[in-house]
Amino acid sequence: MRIVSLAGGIGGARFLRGLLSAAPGAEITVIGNTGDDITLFGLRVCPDLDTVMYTLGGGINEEQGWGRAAETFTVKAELAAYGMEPQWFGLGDRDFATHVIRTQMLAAGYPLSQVTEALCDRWRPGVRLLPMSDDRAETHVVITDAEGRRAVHFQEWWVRLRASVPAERILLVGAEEAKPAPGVLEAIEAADVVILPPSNPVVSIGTILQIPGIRPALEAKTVVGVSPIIGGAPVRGMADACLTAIGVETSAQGVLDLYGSALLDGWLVAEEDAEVSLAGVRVAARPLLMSSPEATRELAAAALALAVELS
Ligand code: FO1
Repeated sequence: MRIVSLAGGIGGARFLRGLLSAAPGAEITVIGNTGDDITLFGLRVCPDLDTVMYTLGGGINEEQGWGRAAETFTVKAELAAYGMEPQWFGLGDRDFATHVIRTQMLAAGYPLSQVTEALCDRWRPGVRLLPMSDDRAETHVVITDAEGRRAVHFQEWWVRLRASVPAERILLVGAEEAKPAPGVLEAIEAADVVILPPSNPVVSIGTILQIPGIRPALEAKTVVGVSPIIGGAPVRGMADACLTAIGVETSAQGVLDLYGSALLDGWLVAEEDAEVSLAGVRVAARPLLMSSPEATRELAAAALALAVELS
């Protein structure tokens, strides 16, 4: 069976680990969000691609959900000693190697999709990991603080500000000119089913959907999503701050309406949200907490079963 999944950061990567164990024989293509990508100290960092690659490749810092296990921060401390900014983004020594190789390959002219394939040669994530685009499309956030109204990179809003300052606008700079990476539309077309993990619906899944061509391609397929919101609150991360920023209620219904019935055929929600509904979408209620590898596998299996039933 061919499965396509759109993934963002921590929640998406953990769900994919469950999907791999729920469908061991399946061919899974992951379309990874690159709107979070940032250039720091001259190095290109792709947090959501790395989170998927490290999580499925066994190198992730498990409790953090990002960055490497057994990490040290000597280079970061040395950069700080020189007064280099920014100092609010925790790049570890092991992680730096990934960004050095990625930057070197990009500078040599390799597209991000080929760079990602090369990095995955080491990590063997068990899925085909494709960036949503080889073109630069970055999420920036418009805020107003002591320095006035300005746009900051998503990572500054997310990591330095902890989304404490309201996002007046969240925009994907470069979206209009960006094209799906090679293989993305083909993988969607060839998929038997498409699964949307409980990633951030605005800055992860929503970002991928803004790349021209991707949403229409998905609307032609059987798509089942897993709600990232349980009982009015995100399980992890700050999806609520993102949803509020775009005027969407932080609820399973709000995200269901945001994705819409043109995209979704099925929607998995927690039992307390069982009453959500949208014409044309089959809603199924079950436990959504990925509290253990078994729970995650069962959640992924349920999403897959619903997608197969609806396809
Ligand atoms: N998130 C944080 O909250 N603090 C950090 O210092 C941080 C560093 C970091 C370094 C590499 C990387 O791949 C991810 C990192 N993240 C950090 C997480 C990152 O901001 C998020 O994973 C995504 O951008 C949102 O899903």
